[in-house]
Amino acid sequence: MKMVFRWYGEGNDTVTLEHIRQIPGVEGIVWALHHLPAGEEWPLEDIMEVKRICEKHGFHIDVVESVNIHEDIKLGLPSRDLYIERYKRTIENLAEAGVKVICYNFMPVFDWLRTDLYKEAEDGSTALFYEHAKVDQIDPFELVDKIANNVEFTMPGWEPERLEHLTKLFEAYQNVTEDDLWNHLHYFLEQIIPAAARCGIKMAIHPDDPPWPIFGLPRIITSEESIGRVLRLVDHPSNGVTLCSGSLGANPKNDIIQIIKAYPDRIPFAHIRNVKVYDNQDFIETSHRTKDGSVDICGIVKAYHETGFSGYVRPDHGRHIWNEACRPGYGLYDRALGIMYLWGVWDSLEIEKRGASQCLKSINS
Ligand code: CS2
Ligand code: MN
Repeated sequence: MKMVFRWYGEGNDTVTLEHIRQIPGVEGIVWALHHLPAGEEWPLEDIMEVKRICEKHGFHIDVVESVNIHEDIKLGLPSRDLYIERYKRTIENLAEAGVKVICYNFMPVFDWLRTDLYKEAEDGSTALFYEHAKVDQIDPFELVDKIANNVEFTMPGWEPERLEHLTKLFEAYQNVTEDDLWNHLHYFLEQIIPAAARCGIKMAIHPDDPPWPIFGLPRIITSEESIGRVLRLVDHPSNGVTLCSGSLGANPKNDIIQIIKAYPDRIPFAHIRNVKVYDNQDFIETSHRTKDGSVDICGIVKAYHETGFSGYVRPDHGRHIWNEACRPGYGLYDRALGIMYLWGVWDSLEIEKRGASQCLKSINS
């Protein structure tokens, strides 16, 4: 497994590349051109600038998260072809800079959704929290106001330009069913995957977070069954998944270990994090430790180990600990602890497999 870390870019993150350099075993930066709205082509010069900065600090830029999809593509509007062409050119530009994996999602209007960014736990840490009954009751506009205007930085998935036409967007999606969304995804993939395959890029769709419909908007990438379906839409290694244990794990029915074993060759990128799920469907993000949440992180790492996983992994979100002021879910400390937990499990599996004397050699290879 190749460890990577999400970073939002200079002046756009409280975490620095110097900090990341000191987390053991991190080889690459997961990045994006966050200033560009969905639907724009990513210029090669801008991409090369990020590459230069990251490489100067010893990191590769193999993984991009995300190249966001314009709503017209998800809505299946005639204008989608223009945006698909731009998307293809972005893929080509990224390939030229050496990028290997592009993460994206296909959620209408909203990306991830929570009701509280700073829910306090007993130990004084805070974390992202989802209160199911509240989402059922709250006016989406009120929630947007609370989340999007709560923080100093624009949050990915909650960019102002994405949300400024919220009323119109809700109207546009009014008659869009899950089947329609599947058809629009199929149309998109049929054009994008050959382009990605030609330049050696793997596309990796991120599951919906949370994995169920919200505010009457359809959501389709929610389960093992839907992951199988998306992979079969265009059955090619360039059509892959970003397997996010936290997103899928919000529904305890999702057996993530089974998904890893079912599609070992179609997971170029893994997000690993834990959530504690309550009976009423609320959930809170916890530390990575298996014991702290509802997701069997040890079992997940073991499944990756058993299937010979050689893709990219990042700790997804972290809690806010030690009074860190940071982007919600994207502080330095808890994600670094998460990485050390993942390495601890991984290295002990290596010892078990090869014997202690061979362990160092195998870990280094
Ligand atoms: C991420 C998602 O921060 C997060 O919640 O897991 O925003 C993720 O980057 C996108 O859904 C991927 O397209
Ligand atoms: Mn994720």
